[in-house]
Amino acid sequence: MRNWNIIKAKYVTSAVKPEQYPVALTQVAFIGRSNVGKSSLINSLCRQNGLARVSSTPGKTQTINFYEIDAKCTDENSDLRLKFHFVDLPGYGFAKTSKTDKDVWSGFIGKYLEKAQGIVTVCQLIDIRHKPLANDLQCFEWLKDCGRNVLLVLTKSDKLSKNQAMAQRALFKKELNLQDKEIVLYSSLDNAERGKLINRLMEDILPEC
Ligand SMILES: Nc1nc2c(ncn2[C@@H]2O[C@H](COP(=O)(O)OP(=O)(O)O)[C@@H](O)[C@H]2O)c(=O)[nH]1
Ligand SMILES: [Mg+2]
Repeated sequence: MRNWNIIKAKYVTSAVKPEQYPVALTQVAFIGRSNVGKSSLINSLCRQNGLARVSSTPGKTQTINFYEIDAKCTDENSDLRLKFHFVDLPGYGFAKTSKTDKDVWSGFIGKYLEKAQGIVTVCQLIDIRHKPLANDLQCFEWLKDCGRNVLLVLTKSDKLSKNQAMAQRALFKKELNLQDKEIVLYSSLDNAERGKLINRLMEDILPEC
């Protein structure tokens, strides 16, 4: 496995319909309930705090936001570089968006996840303190039905002790029938798993590495 770093990241555009999607680059999409930490995760991976808007008020992001990411292989004697998109999706499970979750899947988010070219991985984020909730399970199943490669990211791991975090990991692994490499823990506060998650995503983006 190669080692990678994200050296540059910039906002590209926001979209609600396919005509507004930017030119299709390889994409990694981030989905999860409102407030789960999607924007914080993108900022943490890019080491750029103001890149995606973080808010303590759930339901703020109502568009599909595209960021252009520049990654560089940090291994000796390698000058590999790659450009791709991170895609921050509106959260589900927030009543005030006036849509039920069912509408989310049949609406523009569902259309994007089903149809967009170039999505290699969908990171589904779930707060590590939660039990698997109905709409999280529904989202996961729906993504699988679309044939998407899903990486489960358990967020806010700083909120639990190491033992509690490992117990939650085991619970999600069993409930969703996942392999070890399909589930990661993350804290956007300490960024400890940053390098590991970037390398993991790059494996999907450039499988031969
Ligand atoms: N303790 C802790 N708080 C986090 C973490 N990630 C996000 N948050 C907080 O959770 C709230 C929602 O984060 P945000 O990234 O806007 O979530 P989004 O709605 O999924 O994009 C904010 O108050 C963040 O500061 C984390 O890893 N640890
Ligand atoms: Mg957000």
